[in-house]
Amino acid sequence: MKRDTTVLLDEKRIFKPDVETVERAHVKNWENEIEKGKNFEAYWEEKAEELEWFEKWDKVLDETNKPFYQWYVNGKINLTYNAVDRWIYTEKRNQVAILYINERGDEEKLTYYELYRQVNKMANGLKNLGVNKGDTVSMYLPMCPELLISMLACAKIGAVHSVVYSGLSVGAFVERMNDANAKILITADGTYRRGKIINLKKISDEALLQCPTIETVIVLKHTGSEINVSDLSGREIFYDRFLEGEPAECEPEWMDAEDPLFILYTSGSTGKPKGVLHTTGGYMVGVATTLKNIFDIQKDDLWWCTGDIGWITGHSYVIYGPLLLGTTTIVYEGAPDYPDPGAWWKIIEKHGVTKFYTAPTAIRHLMRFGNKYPNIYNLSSLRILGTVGEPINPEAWMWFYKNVGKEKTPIMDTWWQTETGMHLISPLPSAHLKPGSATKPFPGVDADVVDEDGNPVPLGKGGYLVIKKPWPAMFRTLYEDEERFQQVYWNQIPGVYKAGDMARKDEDGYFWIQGRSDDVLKIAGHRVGTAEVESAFVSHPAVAEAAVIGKSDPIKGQVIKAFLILKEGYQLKTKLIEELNKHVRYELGPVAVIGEMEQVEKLPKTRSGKIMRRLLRAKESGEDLGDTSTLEE
Ligand code: 6R9
Repeated sequence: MKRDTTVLLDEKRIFKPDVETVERAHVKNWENEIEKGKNFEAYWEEKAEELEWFEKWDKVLDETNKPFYQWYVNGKINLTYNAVDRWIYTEKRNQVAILYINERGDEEKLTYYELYRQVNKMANGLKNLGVNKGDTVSMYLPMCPELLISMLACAKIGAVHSVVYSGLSVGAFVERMNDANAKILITADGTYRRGKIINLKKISDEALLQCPTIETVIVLKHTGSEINVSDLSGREIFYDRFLEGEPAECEPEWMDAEDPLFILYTSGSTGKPKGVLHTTGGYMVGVATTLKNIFDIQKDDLWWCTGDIGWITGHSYVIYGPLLLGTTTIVYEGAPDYPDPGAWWKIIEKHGVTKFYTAPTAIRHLMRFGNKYPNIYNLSSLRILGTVGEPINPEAWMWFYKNVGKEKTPIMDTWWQTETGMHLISPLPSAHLKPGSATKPFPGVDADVVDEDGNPVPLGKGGYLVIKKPWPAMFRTLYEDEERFQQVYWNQIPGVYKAGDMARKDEDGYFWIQGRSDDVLKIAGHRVGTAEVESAFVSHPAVAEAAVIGKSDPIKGQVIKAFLILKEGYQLKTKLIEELNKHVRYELGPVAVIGEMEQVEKLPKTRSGKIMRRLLRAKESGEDLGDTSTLEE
């Protein structure tokens, strides 16, 4: 989403934290901590000491084979041991680890000890199936405790998980499953969404027709829909049956710091989705450190991140970050406005949520219903708020600040990506905030705004957002595609990581993220690739060619605008529009929100045949077309 920079340049308001927030905080002085972080390796070494390692590292960072950096070389560690096992020997043993809540009002609590037992059973079950260290297990599950249990079980035995977001549909699912070469899928009968049940089993059944590598499917009965044992095929087994008789003890696998932990698919601007690969040690250090200091996680906190586990936000900050810190994490299944737009505020009041982390699109959506709903509930338990996923517009920031935070709780606007694994640009609670700015790089992170050749641009001027030094939770490669990894991220601007966003820095060194510099869309905070949407369109018999751009939308940030060349004899009329909407939804899922379709005779292309989406965007927004010298005609 491109932002209106003229408005942002006028944004001069500064918000200072109250004394209480600063006094309570782990980090009381933001600027000092940034200074401390400049002693880069020592800083990240100190942070790693907060975890329990089976064996310490020989070296904090190995840069000999750039960009294949290695962190905590030869360190041995297990994520699940740190996130679950170690707490059961402490006073946290009977503390709630997961508080599951759904939009129907059902609740389920799992203590650390209960979670420990469940994870071990699942880990043993997977081992019995022949899952070994390094094997991949795929999951297509709702936001429910069993998803966390399955992921933690994989991490315990060294299997690599690959979670497919439950809002993605058949086509997207098939592509991700096949790329990961998974033999096992864990799925469920359904998930709750806005009063309906989405039948995940049906989607996965259809997808599996095209996924030859899957040998076993574990099916969770979650919504209680009518699936009987007799309905299951030979390779399917119910989740409960699968765990029956499995012992509740399991030794953690000693993982090398650089052993793979998970693959998570995300969208790029071209080609198939990218399998972002994260490894173990550095990822753990990165997510635990950022969550602890940005959201100042303390003993008495109740943490709620509304992000979906199917995206990186859920991986890092619904599951791994909070459990590594031994806090209670809320797992919420459902929509923000169901049964009414006060649903989330009601949960905050009822359970006394202290830290609340959500997306700008959700804030804008709830803002539409006015101040009424947040004012019905007592939200005074809140201490820190946060946002992620896209730039937050100052109006939404102010609404959140006033009506939810009651002008007392600072807002952490966290910039990061699937690839970065952890927050990279974000304030700490002791920072001075400017609405709409993610402020400064996290201590120990080196970011800048540069031109195409890597030279810093003058303050106030837009440029490419880059990260100049490696960071612990960085992705290590794209699954089975090292070349694309180097080419897309590291070879574009010499010596640095190119994030794919445009940004500018102001006179105080604050970063203002302006949106993607490539063709990636952010629809309601979800990352959607133009190439994937286009291929969904052209897989319909009526469509010859498609080009897709983002169109700004007041709530969702962006929606899809599609330019379509139709085959002979087709016209873009109501019936076909409906059909295409349905078709794209079937291929990609509800994340692909189409705002508009336009039938065209031609698409602007370069002489080498690449669609020039930049020109379509410029035309759409009435901007100057810029350089058109590479245009075919
Ligand atoms: C965590 C996540 C990454 C892209 C990123 C940027 C946008 C995320 C942002 C933000 C402005 C923020 N983005 N957080 N833009 N301010 N606080 O969203 O990961 O799905 O990989 O998307 O999201 O454009 O490049 P992912």
